[in-house]
Amino acid sequence: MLTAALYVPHCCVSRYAKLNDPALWLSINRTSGQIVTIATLDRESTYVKNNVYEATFLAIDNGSPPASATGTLQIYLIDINDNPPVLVPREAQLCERVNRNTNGVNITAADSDTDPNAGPFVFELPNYPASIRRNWTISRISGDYARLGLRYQVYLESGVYEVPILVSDSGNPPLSNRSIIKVKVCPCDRNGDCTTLGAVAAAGLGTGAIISILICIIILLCEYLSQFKDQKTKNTSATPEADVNFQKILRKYEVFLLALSF
Ligand SMILES: [Ca+2]
Ligand SMILES: [Ca+2]
Repeated sequence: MLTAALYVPHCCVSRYAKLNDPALWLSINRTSGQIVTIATLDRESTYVKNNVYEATFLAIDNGSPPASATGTLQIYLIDINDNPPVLVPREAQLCERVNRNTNGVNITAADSDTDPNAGPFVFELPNYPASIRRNWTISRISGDYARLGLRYQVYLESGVYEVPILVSDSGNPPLSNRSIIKVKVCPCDRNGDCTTLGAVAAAGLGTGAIISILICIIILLCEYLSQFKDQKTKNTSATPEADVNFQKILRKYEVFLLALSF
């Protein structure tokens, strides 16, 4: 609780009033000018700039018309550890068959508090469910960063895996948070990007959906071959009409594949 007073020679003031208190944290006694807090002050509030909360008050005399003076109160807020860290990012992608020593996801945390109530952070895998520690590993990179990866010789099928991670800050006492990171495990191309079919598989559509997509691709090829055959029958060049039609078909199935992969 904070108590302050707006001082003006008593002979001249008839009353005190609040002019600006953006977070509505303070109250002033209209007779004595005593200022008290009426709510919990929060250093992380958007109304606090550089740890300082500012409010202004008026001292009004009894003249006619009344004149007033403005007083500004600046409150310096000391940080307490009242915010647990939050994992960043919440979604990631891993290639299922890349060198496990280099394949991983860099993770860090965001904490609204300031040092020493924020980093360095501690990242841990929970004991339950048991499959988490059996399949995944976390290695420390620096104070604020760690690397999440698959354990050596662990092979997971393409899909989206929800991996819980415990993140703790350096406060005293520290605050912890259990965050979930969604990791999409998929087959990748040479550039380390999920292949289209891999993305579909990772999206958890299953074998049936993949078979449907393969059927679509076969239909696409059949349509193209049919167009090509027609052109040949008419004894005309395969371009540009066939190319235009092929582009239309491609776009049609591209939209379909994209819709499935998301
Ligand atoms: Ca704080
Ligand atoms: Ca904190």
